[in-house]
Amino acid sequence: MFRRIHARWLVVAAGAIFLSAGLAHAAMPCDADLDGDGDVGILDLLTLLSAWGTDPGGPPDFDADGAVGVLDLLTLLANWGPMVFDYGPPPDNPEAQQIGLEMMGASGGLLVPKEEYLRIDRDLGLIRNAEPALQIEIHSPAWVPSQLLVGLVKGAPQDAYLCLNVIYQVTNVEHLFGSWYLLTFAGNLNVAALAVIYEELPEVQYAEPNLIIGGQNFWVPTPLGEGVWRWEIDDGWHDCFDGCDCHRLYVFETDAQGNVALISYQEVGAPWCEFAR
Ligand SMILES: [Ca+2]
Ligand SMILES: [Ca+2]
Repeated sequence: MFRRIHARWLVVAAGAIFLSAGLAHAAMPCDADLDGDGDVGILDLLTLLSAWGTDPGGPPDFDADGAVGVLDLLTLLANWGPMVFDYGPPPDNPEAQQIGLEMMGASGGLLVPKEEYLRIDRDLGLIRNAEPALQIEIHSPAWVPSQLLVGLVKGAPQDAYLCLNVIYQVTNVEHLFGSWYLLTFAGNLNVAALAVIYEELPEVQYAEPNLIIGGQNFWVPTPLGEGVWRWEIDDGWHDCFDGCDCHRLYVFETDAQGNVALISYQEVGAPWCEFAR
């Protein structure tokens, strides 16, 4: 008895794995949202059940095997819920949000966890109190947090791409040249990680953050464990279009209790840099 149940679940699990492997391309949430109300829910489920066993020649026969069946039902259930990405409220401190977004990298999450955002916000204040010269040196964003450059494959169907544009709420599409477009989203997110999601689609050849060149100041935190964070700060000036001639390089460490320590300070640059702190 036990073994039989076990085997059945294995079959379901194998089906789900097979499905989720094919989901990104074959059945986007936009397909599962049969009534197009922005949510995969009970009405979509009822529509699928009412078509059970028939061949509708498209959704809800998501796997296109000629009949609405169990695998189609699993696809719908795998996409259950709202399709629209929740950006949350805009941050009180956009600088802290930007540093947190960049910190996560291409393999990280799309939004800064609240705890990390609060830590960054706190540390910025602690470090600037300890080093007043840094008060006006605001972090220069590496990229625009609400934009993505995409290069599309010419002639490919764009269903999945258009679905992602719905999910992430594209508010503007600017045609740059050839098959390159600049997408603008309704909120800020880790566009380095979003680029990976777009690039997984067969119709997207390239996806890249919209880089900002000429930045002067870079605040880069690294959690070291046990509540200690290391902050590497590059305060640059003079001819920053290609990397700045002059740099004040600070390393600070902060801890969970709110202590801040200057670990090192270096002045690097050309003879004409004025290094009065
Ligand atoms: Ca729906
Ligand atoms: Ca089917």
